Amino acid sequence: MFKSGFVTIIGRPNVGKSTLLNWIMGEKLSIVSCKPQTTRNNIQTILTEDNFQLVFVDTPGIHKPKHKLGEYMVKIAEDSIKEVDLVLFLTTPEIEVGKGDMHILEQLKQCDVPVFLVLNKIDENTADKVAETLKNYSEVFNFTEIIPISALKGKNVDELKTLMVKYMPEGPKYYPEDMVTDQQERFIVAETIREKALRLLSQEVPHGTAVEIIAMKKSDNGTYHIDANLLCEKDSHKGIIIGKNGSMLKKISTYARQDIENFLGTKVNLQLWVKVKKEWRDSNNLLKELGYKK
Ligand SMILES: Nc1nc2c(ncn2[C@@H]2O[C@H](COP(=O)(O)OP(=O)(O)OP(=O)(O)O)[C@@H](O)[C@H]2O)c(=O)[nH]1
Ligand SMILES: [Mg+2]
Repeated sequence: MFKSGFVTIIGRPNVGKSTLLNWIMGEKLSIVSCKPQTTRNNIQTILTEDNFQLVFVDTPGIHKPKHKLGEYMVKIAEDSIKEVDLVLFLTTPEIEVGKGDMHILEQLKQCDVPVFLVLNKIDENTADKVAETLKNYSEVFNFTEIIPISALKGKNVDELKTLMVKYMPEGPKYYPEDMVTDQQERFIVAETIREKALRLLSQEVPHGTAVEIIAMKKSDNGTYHIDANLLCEKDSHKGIIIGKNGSMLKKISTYARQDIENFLGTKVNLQLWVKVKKEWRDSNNLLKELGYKK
């Protein structure tokens, strides 16, 4: 019997949703950073094995939005619950169930598919804290399965995979078996650049960045030529992103190029420009242009 279905990974920002997705897929398809609100779109990936196909949705962290971009992110994450066969609710050892998680669990009470409690980051927490958290969470919600994992180290992830397959219905191959994601190459390239900006910049600067691919062409010798705009919200941020003698921009561009070369499997020539688009996170038009609107 062939089993298949859709699985959403939801939780607060920074709990390790994208890290888990990448570990399951065995390749980096969703960007990761130590800063909250890294993922901004629902990212769909497909894992096909002999007897099953799991279609995952990595979602933005659910938080209290402060601008229209945030509202969009939370809406698509919450909407994903309605369209799947299984929900992975990801959280980290906190002992008490916090307000943010309570808010998500309230919404999950309305859904009629299995919900797993996936407690991540057990590698950096004591066994006592893990046990206490599991106990407190299971008192406020009736989870179908409970599993502590480390997405970073891959601990218990195979066990999680087996459990997910157990709850999948019999079904078709929704996607061809060699397809791993529905994201375009362009999107992954843009995300890779944004990831480096998130990692290298600090405070509020990286959260106001976005990436626009202007051109992406392959030349006869196989090299990709990519031109991209790195957008930011303020003139003062532009200076910080460029850095002294262009040093910060060079760093972002070098790290991004290395990852993009690995991803595309060929040499890349990346030209990065910094542009200011004031308050883009609250502009419906700009959000639409940047792909943050349905
Ligand atoms: N120690 C430890 N760190 C982890 C683990 N999983 C993820 N992290 C770290 O947690 C941070 C956030 O990881 P992400 O995967 O970007 O988290 P996310 O839930 O996708 O975050 P958003 O996209 O902002 O909602 C990164 O620094 C990861 O390296 C884990 O199992 N153990
Ligand atoms: Mg993420």
